[in-house]
Amino acid sequence: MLTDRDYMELALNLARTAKGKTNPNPVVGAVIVKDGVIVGTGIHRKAGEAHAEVHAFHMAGEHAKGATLYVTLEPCSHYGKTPPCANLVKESGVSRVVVATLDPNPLVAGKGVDIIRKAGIEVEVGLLENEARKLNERFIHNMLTNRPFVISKFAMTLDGKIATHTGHSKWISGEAARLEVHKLRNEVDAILVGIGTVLKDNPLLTTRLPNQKGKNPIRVILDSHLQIPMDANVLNDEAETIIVTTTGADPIKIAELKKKNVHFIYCSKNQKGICLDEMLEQLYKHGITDVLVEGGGEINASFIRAGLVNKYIIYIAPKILGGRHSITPVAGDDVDNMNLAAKVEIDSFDKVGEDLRIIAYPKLG
Ligand code: AOF
Ligand code: ZN
Repeated sequence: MLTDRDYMELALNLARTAKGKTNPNPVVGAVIVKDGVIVGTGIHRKAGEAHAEVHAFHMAGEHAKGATLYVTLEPCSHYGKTPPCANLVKESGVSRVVVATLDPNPLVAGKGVDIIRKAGIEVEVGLLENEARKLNERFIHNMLTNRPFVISKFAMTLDGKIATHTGHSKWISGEAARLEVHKLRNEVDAILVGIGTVLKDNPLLTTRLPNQKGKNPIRVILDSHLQIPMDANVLNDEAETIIVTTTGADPIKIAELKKKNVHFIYCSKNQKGICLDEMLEQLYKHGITDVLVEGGGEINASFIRAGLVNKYIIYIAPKILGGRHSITPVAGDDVDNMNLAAKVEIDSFDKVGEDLRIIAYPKLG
């Protein structure tokens, strides 16, 4: 006999399969169970398309009467691109609804559950809530801050180096970890690097996945003095590029770059360079809900010091490089005291191929 928890786990796993495909919407899974039989399942597949509950009720049909609905996010109460799911739940005849977490969208935020409860249906909220919130950490951050969710990713050796003193870095991590990074690129809306990385490595920053047509993230290049060479790889393929620069940038070069379909975001400068908070606000307005920051060291340091990293994904390779002048993942200004270190909380550590993957979150307070 399966338990409430098993059904919610199934709903979460259904939702998980759509990760990166629903932006700006959350991922949501729904399962309807009648007398121990799963009579309906649903996934929200894409923004603008039907919500998870709609698919699940469609499948369940008359079997929904007297059934239990398990849903990973509170059913919505608003008319968005689709009508409110709470009304659908009310009319479906289900007798019980189990919700993993409330919807942080201010248009919903508890109102969906209220509608269902007022209709006399039993509602429980909070089953596998932590898992559900983690699954939608990007969406929750978007709703609460109106900013994209920032992931800082880097790969280093066991002794904390990302390249030799000459800048040679191919490869630090093994194949499995590198493949994971492409899966991550496939999920995020944008990938961000500084101009230093473009000048040094001339990267493509595209998604390359075997046996699967990936989605390229929008490339965001921080380039306050517009130093980007016209033949840079990021300017010469079909993937989209945004250059973040300042209002003082050379208008002739801007015009030339616009001919290459490059978009521009203009930000003010502070002592530390481009104002990152202002940039994130503009990227969000541009529809970017998450950003994968892939360096280099100065950019990583700027984001970390500004308190703008929401999640760290760090790969550690079983190699010791040494070298007084080897390059490290986080540069920036020197600090005098250990107390000034940015504190993080380790969420998980796993082996990916021969490498170690650490997921950490900034420690609050
Ligand atoms: C649900 N089930 O499967 C999803 C929900 O523009 P719309 O109509 O698609 O509404 C998007 C909002 O609806 C989104 O911001 C979030 O609050 C909620 N998403 N709700 O009941 C779902 N995807
Ligand atoms: Zn809905």
